[in-house]
Amino acid sequence: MVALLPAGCGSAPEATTHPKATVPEGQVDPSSAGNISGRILFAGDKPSMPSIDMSSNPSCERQHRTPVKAETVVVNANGTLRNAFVRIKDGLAPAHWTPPEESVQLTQSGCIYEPHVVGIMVGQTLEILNDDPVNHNVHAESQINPAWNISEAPRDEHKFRKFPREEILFPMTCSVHPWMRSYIGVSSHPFFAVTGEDGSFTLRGVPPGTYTIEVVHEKLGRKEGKVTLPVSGVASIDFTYGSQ
Ligand SMILES: [Cu+2]
Repeated sequence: MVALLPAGCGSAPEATTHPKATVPEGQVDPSSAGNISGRILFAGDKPSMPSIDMSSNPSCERQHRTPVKAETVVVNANGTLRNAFVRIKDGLAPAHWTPPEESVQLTQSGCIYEPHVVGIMVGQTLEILNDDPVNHNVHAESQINPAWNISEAPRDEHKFRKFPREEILFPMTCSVHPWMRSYIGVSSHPFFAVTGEDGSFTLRGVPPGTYTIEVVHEKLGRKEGKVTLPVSGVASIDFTYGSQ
């Protein structure tokens, strides 16, 4: 009965579901942009991570020759912190940034998520793969974005999801294997990075300005600092987490 709307009324659903943008498209002038880089350091004793007990699922355990260590806090050989999500928190002019066409992959392999921390833009596609001979269940435990939960058959076809809101960070878990855990950072702009084996980051093609840079780590929490990027210049900022 509710479908009996007069012709011409509500005939433009696009206009109502996508309110007119009040901010311009985000774009960078390459002639004035620069890079912000730095390192995420870890002071103090390197924590040792426990081995993951996969004995409850031999199909998972069989895929590893040696036990897999938890990735809750990973300190690199050079004393830096891996898996830290770094981004511009404040200072960008209001803009709507278009996400890249390429998807970001999250793979389930050996009953571990790879990568452990995923950086993705609002509206960009997350491509979820199951390389394992077992069932998984991917659970996005987001608070700002709608949470969802999808089951994945062994070597299932790829699944695709997008996140409509900025949210940094939230866990991705598996309802079948309680040790499986990754973290997703959804950014409204392209100026973010996740630290790897050398604990460094570079935010490229940033417009000149003064910015608040934020680091978010799943266990060690958040830190922020200010940096000023000159026209066509470079700026650097380090952050230090510690055991005390
Ligand atoms: Cu699983």
